[in-house]
Amino acid sequence: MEIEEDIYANVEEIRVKDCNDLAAGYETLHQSPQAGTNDEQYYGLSRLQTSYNNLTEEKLRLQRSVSEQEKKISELGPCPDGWRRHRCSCYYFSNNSKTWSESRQDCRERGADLLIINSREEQHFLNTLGGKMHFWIGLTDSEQEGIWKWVDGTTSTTTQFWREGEPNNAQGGENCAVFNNFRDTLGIIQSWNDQPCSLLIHWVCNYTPNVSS
Ligand SMILES: [Ca+2]
Ligand SMILES: [Ca+2]
Repeated sequence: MEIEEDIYANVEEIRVKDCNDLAAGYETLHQSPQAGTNDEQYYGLSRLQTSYNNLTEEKLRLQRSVSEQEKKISELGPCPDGWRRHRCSCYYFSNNSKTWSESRQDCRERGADLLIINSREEQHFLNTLGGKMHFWIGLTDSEQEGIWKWVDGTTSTTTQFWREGEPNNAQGGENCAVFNNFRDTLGIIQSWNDQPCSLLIHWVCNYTPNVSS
């Protein structure tokens, strides 16, 4: 019972409604079906196989749906000069280095804000941009030590990609998050580190244009 319910809960999640659901859909599509706990032994293998086949079919159908949505998105207007599009959003990669606050100020002047990473898919995307990535993201615990807040005020605990041992607030003075380059080997994609906000490094701005679906 429980296994089947879980499967359909997942399927429900990946129904793509609009542009902004794409990342969530990607995450679900790339998860393997979770094996049950001890309940598993109470199911006939064939029953599991049927469930799995149904799920696979549904997955293929949804992948086609995602492709169609991606096509729609590609037909949207381009991002401003000097920005690049990824799915629904536009990204600006700085050419110079500033403190975290100055970086954020720069983004706001561009009608955007420092990058908020919403999904594993987005984290992957950033990794594809080169091996020397090292930039501020819009995440800080300046307000309250250990409480990491995005620049939009949210405190997501589900999507976090800290490096092992981070954030460590080294020497009591690390309140701003940096995306460090990483190699996507062995499925390890953790790349964030907390660093002193006064460091001068590159930054990435991000905004999502309103999309009419
Ligand atoms: Ca800190
Ligand atoms: Ca650190």
